[in-house]
Amino acid sequence: MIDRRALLKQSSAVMAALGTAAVFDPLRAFADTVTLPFGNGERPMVKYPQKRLMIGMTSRPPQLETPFSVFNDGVITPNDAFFVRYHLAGIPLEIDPDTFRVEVKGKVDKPLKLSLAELKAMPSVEIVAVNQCSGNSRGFFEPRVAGGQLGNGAMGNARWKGVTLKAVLDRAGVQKDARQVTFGGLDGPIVDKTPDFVKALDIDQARNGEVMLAYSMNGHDLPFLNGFPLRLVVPGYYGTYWVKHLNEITVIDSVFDGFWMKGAYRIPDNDCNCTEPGTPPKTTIPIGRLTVRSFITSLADGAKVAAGQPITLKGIAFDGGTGIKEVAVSTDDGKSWTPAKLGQDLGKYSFREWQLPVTLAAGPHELQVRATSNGGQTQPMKPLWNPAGYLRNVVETTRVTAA
Ligand SMILES: Nc1nc2c(c(=O)[nH]1)N[C@H]1C(S)=C(S)[C@@H](COP(=O)(O)O)O[C@H]1N2
Ligand SMILES: [Mo]
Repeated sequence: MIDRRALLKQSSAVMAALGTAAVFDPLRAFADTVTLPFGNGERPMVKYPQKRLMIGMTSRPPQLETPFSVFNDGVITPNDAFFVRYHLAGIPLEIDPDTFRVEVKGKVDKPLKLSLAELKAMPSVEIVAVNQCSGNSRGFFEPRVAGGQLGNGAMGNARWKGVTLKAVLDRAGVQKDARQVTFGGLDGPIVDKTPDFVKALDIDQARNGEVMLAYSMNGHDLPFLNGFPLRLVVPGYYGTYWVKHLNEITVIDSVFDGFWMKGAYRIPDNDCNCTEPGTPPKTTIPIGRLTVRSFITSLADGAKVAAGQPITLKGIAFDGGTGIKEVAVSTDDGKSWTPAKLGQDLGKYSFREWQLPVTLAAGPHELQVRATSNGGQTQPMKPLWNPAGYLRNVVETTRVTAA
């Protein structure tokens, strides 16, 4: 029996243990469901330790989406509302932060086993960065594709604090023939033939001084389900590289060919990273940087607004690390665009807030928002397709009625 009140009370405390019951039989809010705007989009609202009510996608392993309204509350996504993605059902349920060690091994002069205390004694760095799942918004793909049918809530923006991977690798002494670094976490498969979740970065990226071993998120320990006590943060790159419960760092002298690099998380190797809808790519490459996106957060699709008087549209935009140059809104199907005012700049990897006052005549309207990055990338008016359902960044449309 789960004590409902005890579980709710635990939820905001720093926890190092989840408890099997809490994870595998989460409380469902009574008859509380949401319907994401695509076929089979009905989802339960679920309550997990350290999380508020979230949109439940799967329970073994737990996968939670952020309710979209959270993105209108501020540019930083609160820890208790941050999405959760896992691949393997064997997630850790208890981690002792005092005995936890991250191992650094392989092509290094001095293999290490570092405690959290040792990491925290090293110079710390902070960076605000978006973590977005490669398959965020996959449920909107037409034709539909296999994989988690996500709405737009598999993304979040947080202030990460930790040590640079470079500092840790330097301490271990990377050998000359190093080519890549692989990263593994404490979770694992419960069926033997499922490949363990291991990701790899090229040695130069690993040592770029931005890739980080983070032990803190928005000023607190990482929530358990977001990788407690240590995770990789790869600013500008899709969440798949942000390995959680990080305990194994291995420097190798080859290009890693494990399943999660060679068999999954790959995109078409062409200029648009897309294919003709419904067709497979000829060749693929590992997914990399986030594509540029923008959203209206202040109005939900189907909202009613006051006609003939100014209302302020608000939203967010982000890209893969050049920063946002412009956000513009169209109310005439893309014929004309009005630039919005950008909000505070928290760095080139962060969500960037924007706002724009508009006055809408009585009747139905389609509001469209389009961001352009400092790197010159912008969003397509028509969705780009690929069979894995990655990289979605079509110009979003919010339908409202003014009366
Ligand atoms: N150990 C581990 N780390 C992982 C994963 C995983 O399955 N296991 N999934 C990755 C993927 S695909 C994403 S999108 C992010 C999600 O991070 P979050 O759960 O903190 O939101 O974690 C990444 N790190
Ligand atoms: Mo992901």
